[in-house]
Amino acid sequence: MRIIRFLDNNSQIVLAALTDQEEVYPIPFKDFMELVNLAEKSGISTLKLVETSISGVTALKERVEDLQLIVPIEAPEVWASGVTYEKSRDARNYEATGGKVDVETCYDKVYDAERPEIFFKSTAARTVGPNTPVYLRSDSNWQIPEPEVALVISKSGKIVGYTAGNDMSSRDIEGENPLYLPQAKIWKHSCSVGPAIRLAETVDDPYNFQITCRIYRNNKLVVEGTANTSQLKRKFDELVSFLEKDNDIFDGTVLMTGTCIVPPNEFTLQDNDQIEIEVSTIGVLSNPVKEQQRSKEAVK
Ligand code: DO4
Ligand code: MG
Repeated sequence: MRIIRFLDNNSQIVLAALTDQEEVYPIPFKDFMELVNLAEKSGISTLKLVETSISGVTALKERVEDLQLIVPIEAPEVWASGVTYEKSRDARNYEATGGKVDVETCYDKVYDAERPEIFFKSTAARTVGPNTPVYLRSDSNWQIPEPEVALVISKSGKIVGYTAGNDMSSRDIEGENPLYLPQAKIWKHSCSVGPAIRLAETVDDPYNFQITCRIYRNNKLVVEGTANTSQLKRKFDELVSFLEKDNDIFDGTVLMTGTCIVPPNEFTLQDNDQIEIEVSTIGVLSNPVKEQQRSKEAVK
Protein backbone atom coordinates (compact mmCIF):
# COMPACT_ATOMS: atom_id res chain seq x y z
CA MET A 1 0.00 0.00 0.00
CA ARG A 2 1.30 3.44 -0.99
CA ILE A 3 0.22 7.00 -0.28
CA ILE A 4 0.22 9.73 -2.92
CA ARG A 5 -0.94 13.34 -3.17
CA PHE A 6 -2.43 14.93 -6.26
CA LEU A 7 -4.21 18.10 -7.35
CA ASP A 8 -7.87 17.73 -8.28
CA ASN A 9 -9.68 19.73 -10.98
CA ASN A 10 -10.05 22.64 -8.54
CA SER A 11 -6.32 22.53 -7.72
CA GLN A 12 -7.11 21.19 -4.25
CA ILE A 13 -4.63 18.77 -2.68
CA VAL A 14 -6.00 15.24 -2.25
CA LEU A 15 -4.31 12.55 -0.14
CA ALA A 16 -4.93 9.10 -1.56
CA ALA A 17 -4.13 5.44 -1.14
CA LEU A 18 -2.58 3.69 -4.13
CA THR A 19 -3.06 -0.06 -3.93
CA ASP A 20 -0.79 -2.74 -5.37
CA GLN A 21 -3.46 -3.16 -8.09
CA GLU A 22 -2.82 0.52 -9.03
CA GLU A 23 -6.26 1.65 -7.80
CA VAL A 24 -6.53 5.14 -6.29
CA TYR A 25 -8.77 5.92 -3.31
CA PRO A 26 -8.93 9.41 -1.77
CA ILE A 27 -8.55 9.23 2.02
CA PRO A 28 -9.79 11.80 4.56
CA PHE A 29 -6.54 12.88 6.21
CA LYS A 30 -4.67 16.16 5.97
CA ASP A 31 -1.37 14.51 5.15
CA PHE A 32 0.69 11.35 5.51
CA MET A 33 1.80 12.02 9.09
CA GLU A 34 -1.76 12.76 10.26
CA LEU A 35 -2.69 9.31 8.93
CA VAL A 36 0.26 7.68 10.71
CA ASN A 37 -0.39 9.50 13.99
CA LEU A 38 -4.15 8.80 14.01
CA ALA A 39 -3.49 5.10 13.46
CA GLU A 40 -1.01 5.06 16.33
CA LYS A 41 -3.46 6.88 18.63
CA SER A 42 -6.16 4.35 17.77
CA GLY A 43 -3.79 1.46 18.49
CA ILE A 44 -3.98 0.09 14.96
CA SER A 45 -1.49 -0.14 12.13
CA THR A 46 -1.37 2.56 9.45
CA LEU A 47 -2.27 -0.10 6.88
CA LYS A 48 -5.37 -1.06 8.87
CA LEU A 49 -6.51 2.56 9.06
CA VAL A 50 -6.05 2.96 5.30
CA GLU A 51 -7.93 -0.28 4.61
CA THR A 52 -10.79 0.79 6.89
CA SER A 53 -10.93 4.21 5.21
CA ILE A 54 -11.24 2.78 1.70
CA SER A 55 -13.52 -0.17 2.43
CA GLY A 56 -16.84 0.21 0.63
CA VAL A 57 -15.47 3.20 -1.32
CA THR A 58 -15.24 3.13 -5.14
CA ALA A 59 -11.81 3.68 -6.65
CA LEU A 60 -11.26 6.76 -8.83
CA LYS A 61 -11.93 6.27 -12.53
CA GLU A 62 -8.63 8.01 -13.36
CA ARG A 63 -5.46 5.97 -13.53
CA VAL A 64 -2.57 7.16 -11.37
CA GLU A 65 -0.66 8.15 -14.57
CA ASP A 66 -3.44 10.61 -15.40
CA LEU A 67 -3.33 12.42 -12.04
CA GLN A 68 -1.34 15.55 -11.36
CA LEU A 69 0.88 14.07 -8.68
CA ILE A 70 2.70 16.35 -6.25
CA VAL A 71 5.34 15.69 -3.62
CA PRO A 72 3.85 12.97 -1.33
CA ILE A 73 5.07 14.69 1.86
CA GLU A 74 6.15 18.24 2.65
CA ALA A 75 9.09 17.15 4.73
CA PRO A 76 10.14 19.93 7.11
CA GLU A 77 13.71 18.74 6.71
CA VAL A 78 15.43 16.40 4.30
CA TRP A 79 18.70 14.87 5.46
CA ALA A 80 20.97 12.61 3.46
CA SER A 81 23.52 9.92 4.10
CA GLY A 82 26.65 9.75 2.00
CA VAL A 83 29.23 7.14 1.01
CA THR A 84 27.00 4.28 2.12
CA TYR A 85 27.83 2.26 -1.00
CA GLU A 86 31.27 1.33 -2.37
CA LYS A 87 30.32 2.88 -5.70
CA SER A 88 29.78 6.29 -4.09
CA ARG A 89 33.07 6.07 -2.19
CA ASP A 90 34.91 5.33 -5.43
CA ALA A 91 33.16 8.13 -7.33
CA ARG A 92 33.91 10.66 -4.54
CA ASN A 93 37.54 9.54 -4.56
CA TYR A 94 37.70 10.01 -8.32
CA GLU A 95 36.38 13.57 -8.19
CA ALA A 96 38.51 14.52 -5.15
CA THR A 97 41.82 13.18 -6.48
CA GLY A 98 41.40 13.48 -10.24
CA GLY A 99 41.37 9.70 -10.52
CA LYS A 100 44.37 8.76 -8.29
CA VAL A 101 43.82 5.35 -6.72
CA ASP A 102 46.72 5.27 -4.23
CA VAL A 103 45.67 8.18 -1.98
CA GLU A 104 43.61 7.67 1.17
CA THR A 105 40.83 10.26 1.38
CA CYS A 106 38.16 11.34 3.87
CA TYR A 107 35.76 9.21 1.81
CA ASP A 108 37.75 6.01 2.46
CA LYS A 109 37.76 6.89 6.16
CA VAL A 110 34.03 7.60 6.42
CA TYR A 111 33.11 4.47 4.49
CA ASP A 112 34.90 2.39 7.15
CA ALA A 113 34.10 4.51 10.20
CA GLU A 114 31.48 3.66 12.80
CA ARG A 115 29.87 7.10 12.35
CA PRO A 116 28.20 7.50 8.95
CA GLU A 117 28.22 10.67 6.90
CA ILE A 118 24.89 12.45 7.39
CA PHE A 119 24.32 15.92 6.01
CA PHE A 120 21.52 18.44 5.76
CA LYS A 121 20.03 18.31 2.27
CA SER A 122 16.84 20.30 1.90
CA THR A 123 13.77 22.01 3.27
CA ALA A 124 10.15 21.69 2.10
CA ALA A 125 10.46 24.86 0.03
CA ARG A 126 13.50 23.57 -1.90
CA THR A 127 12.11 20.08 -2.45
CA VAL A 128 10.04 19.17 -5.49
CA GLY A 129 7.84 16.21 -6.35
CA PRO A 130 7.26 14.25 -9.55
CA ASN A 131 7.28 16.02 -12.92
CA THR A 132 8.47 19.35 -11.49
CA PRO A 133 11.85 20.61 -12.76
CA VAL A 134 15.01 20.04 -10.77
CA TYR A 135 17.43 22.89 -11.36
CA LEU A 136 21.06 23.05 -12.41
CA ARG A 137 23.53 25.25 -10.57
CA SER A 138 24.91 28.02 -12.72
CA ASP A 139 28.42 27.74 -11.19
CA SER A 140 29.02 24.04 -11.81
CA ASN A 141 30.06 22.14 -14.93
CA TRP A 142 29.68 18.62 -13.56
CA GLN A 143 26.24 17.79 -12.21
CA ILE A 144 24.45 14.49 -11.71
CA PRO A 145 21.32 13.06 -10.12
CA GLU A 146 21.81 10.72 -7.17
CA PRO A 147 19.04 8.11 -7.15
CA GLU A 148 18.38 7.02 -3.58
CA VAL A 149 15.89 5.17 -1.42
CA ALA A 150 14.57 7.68 1.11
CA LEU A 151 13.11 6.98 4.55
CA VAL A 152 10.14 8.85 6.00
CA ILE A 153 10.63 9.16 9.76
CA SER A 154 8.25 10.07 12.57
CA LYS A 155 9.22 12.42 15.41
CA SER A 156 10.00 9.38 17.56
CA GLY A 157 12.56 8.18 14.99
CA LYS A 158 10.43 5.35 13.58
CA ILE A 159 10.73 4.55 9.88
CA VAL A 160 7.11 4.84 8.73
CA GLY A 161 7.57 4.85 4.98
CA TYR A 162 9.91 4.50 2.02
CA THR A 163 10.05 6.67 -1.06
CA ALA A 164 12.43 7.51 -3.91
CA GLY A 165 14.70 10.54 -3.82
CA ASN A 166 17.05 12.47 -6.06
CA ASP A 167 20.00 14.06 -4.24
CA MET A 168 21.10 16.39 -7.08
CA SER A 169 24.84 16.93 -6.73
CA SER A 170 27.65 19.01 -8.13
CA ARG A 171 30.72 16.80 -8.54
CA ASP A 172 33.17 19.59 -9.39
CA ILE A 173 32.24 21.74 -6.38
CA GLU A 174 32.52 18.86 -3.91
CA GLY A 175 35.63 17.54 -5.70
CA GLU A 176 37.38 20.89 -5.34
CA ASN A 177 37.03 20.79 -1.55
CA PRO A 178 34.80 18.60 0.67
CA LEU A 179 34.12 21.68 2.83
CA TYR A 180 32.05 22.94 -0.08
CA LEU A 181 29.57 20.07 0.50
CA PRO A 182 26.57 22.30 1.35
CA GLN A 183 27.06 24.20 -1.91
CA ALA A 184 27.51 20.95 -3.83
CA LYS A 185 24.21 19.68 -2.44
CA ILE A 186 21.81 22.51 -1.58
CA TRP A 187 20.22 24.98 -3.96
CA LYS A 188 16.76 25.75 -5.27
CA HIS A 189 15.01 22.57 -6.51
CA SER A 190 18.07 20.41 -5.83
CA CYS A 191 16.02 17.70 -4.16
CA SER A 192 13.17 15.63 -5.48
CA VAL A 193 11.04 13.09 -3.62
CA GLY A 194 8.21 10.74 -4.65
CA PRO A 195 6.07 9.72 -6.46
CA ALA A 196 4.57 7.69 -3.58
CA ILE A 197 5.34 6.64 -0.02
CA ARG A 198 5.17 2.90 0.58
CA LEU A 199 4.00 2.13 4.12
CA ALA A 200 6.98 0.65 5.96
CA GLU A 201 4.88 -2.20 7.31
CA THR A 202 4.14 -3.35 3.75
CA VAL A 203 7.81 -3.77 2.85
CA ASP A 204 8.98 -7.37 3.27
CA ASP A 205 12.68 -6.68 2.91
CA PRO A 206 13.97 -3.09 2.76
CA TYR A 207 17.38 -4.47 1.74
CA ASN A 208 15.95 -5.69 -1.53
CA PHE A 209 14.75 -2.50 -3.23
CA GLN A 210 15.82 -2.45 -6.86
CA ILE A 211 16.82 1.06 -7.98
CA THR A 212 17.05 2.07 -11.64
CA CYS A 213 18.06 5.43 -13.03
CA ARG A 214 17.49 6.52 -16.63
CA ILE A 215 18.48 9.85 -18.12
CA TYR A 216 17.05 10.94 -21.47
CA ARG A 217 18.43 13.65 -23.75
CA ASN A 218 16.36 14.67 -26.78
CA ASN A 219 14.16 11.63 -26.01
CA LYS A 220 17.15 9.26 -26.28
CA LEU A 221 18.31 7.17 -23.35
CA VAL A 222 21.85 8.42 -22.59
CA VAL A 223 22.49 6.94 -19.12
CA GLU A 224 21.06 3.86 -17.44
CA GLY A 225 22.15 2.25 -14.19
CA THR A 226 20.79 -0.16 -11.62
CA ALA A 227 21.55 -0.99 -8.01
CA ASN A 228 19.98 -2.78 -5.07
CA THR A 229 19.76 -1.81 -1.41
CA SER A 230 21.38 -5.19 -0.62
CA GLN A 231 24.65 -3.43 -1.61
CA LEU A 232 24.34 -0.94 1.29
CA LYS A 233 27.21 -0.86 3.77
CA ARG A 234 24.89 0.37 6.56
CA LYS A 235 21.49 -0.48 7.99
CA PHE A 236 18.62 2.01 7.77
CA ASP A 237 18.08 1.98 11.56
CA GLU A 238 21.77 2.68 12.03
CA LEU A 239 21.48 5.83 9.84
CA VAL A 240 18.39 6.99 11.74
CA SER A 241 20.08 6.37 15.10
CA PHE A 242 22.89 8.78 14.18
CA LEU A 243 20.44 11.39 12.83
CA GLU A 244 18.43 11.39 16.04
CA LYS A 245 21.40 11.54 18.44
CA ASP A 246 20.88 14.66 20.60
CA ASN A 247 18.63 16.02 17.88
CA ASP A 248 14.95 16.87 17.50
CA ILE A 249 13.44 14.97 14.59
CA PHE A 250 10.45 16.70 13.08
CA ASP A 251 7.49 14.53 12.15
CA GLY A 252 7.78 13.51 8.48
CA THR A 253 11.49 14.10 8.15
CA VAL A 254 12.98 12.45 5.08
CA LEU A 255 16.40 10.77 5.21
CA MET A 256 18.02 9.81 1.92
CA THR A 257 20.20 6.74 2.24
CA GLY A 258 22.95 7.27 -0.33
CA THR A 259 23.59 6.54 -3.97
CA CYS A 260 24.92 3.46 -5.69
CA ILE A 261 24.36 4.65 -9.26
CA VAL A 262 26.86 7.07 -10.73
CA PRO A 263 26.72 8.18 -14.39
CA PRO A 264 29.98 7.84 -16.37
CA ASN A 265 32.60 10.39 -15.25
CA GLU A 266 32.38 12.36 -18.51
CA PHE A 267 28.61 12.88 -18.10
CA THR A 268 27.02 16.09 -16.84
CA LEU A 269 23.32 16.99 -16.79
CA GLN A 270 22.03 19.54 -19.30
CA ASP A 271 19.00 21.78 -19.64
CA ASN A 272 15.96 19.74 -20.80
CA ASP A 273 17.34 16.33 -19.82
CA GLN A 274 14.74 14.05 -18.26
CA ILE A 275 15.59 11.98 -15.16
CA GLU A 276 13.71 8.85 -14.12
CA ILE A 277 14.41 7.15 -10.80
CA GLU A 278 12.52 3.92 -10.30
CA VAL A 279 12.40 2.06 -7.00
CA SER A 280 10.72 -1.34 -7.03
CA THR A 281 7.26 -1.38 -5.36
CA ILE A 282 7.36 2.43 -4.96
CA GLY A 283 7.20 3.86 -8.48
CA VAL A 284 9.02 6.12 -10.92
CA LEU A 285 10.14 9.60 -9.90
CA SER A 286 10.41 11.67 -13.11
CA ASN A 287 11.81 15.17 -13.27
CA PRO A 288 12.83 17.39 -16.15
CA VAL A 289 16.12 19.27 -15.70
CA LYS A 290 16.18 23.04 -16.11
CA GLU A 291 18.74 25.79 -15.99
CA GLN A 292 17.80 28.29 -13.30
CA GLN A 293 16.00 31.40 -14.45
CA ARG A 294 18.33 34.12 -13.22
CA SER A 295 15.84 36.98 -13.00
CA LYS A 296 15.20 38.22 -9.44
CA GLU A 297 11.57 37.11 -9.79
CA ALA A 298 12.57 33.52 -10.53
CA VAL A 299 15.02 33.07 -7.66
CA LYS A 300 12.76 34.42 -4.92
O1 DO4 B 1 30.13 12.97 0.55
C1 DO4 B 1 29.34 13.20 -0.27
C2 DO4 B 1 27.96 12.76 -0.34
C3 DO4 B 1 27.79 11.50 -1.08
C4 DO4 B 1 26.38 11.18 -1.30
O2 DO4 B 1 25.50 12.02 -1.32
C5 DO4 B 1 26.00 9.78 -1.52
O3 DO4 B 1 26.81 8.88 -1.36
O4 DO4 B 1 24.84 9.56 -1.88
MG1 MG C 1 23.61 11.29 -2.16
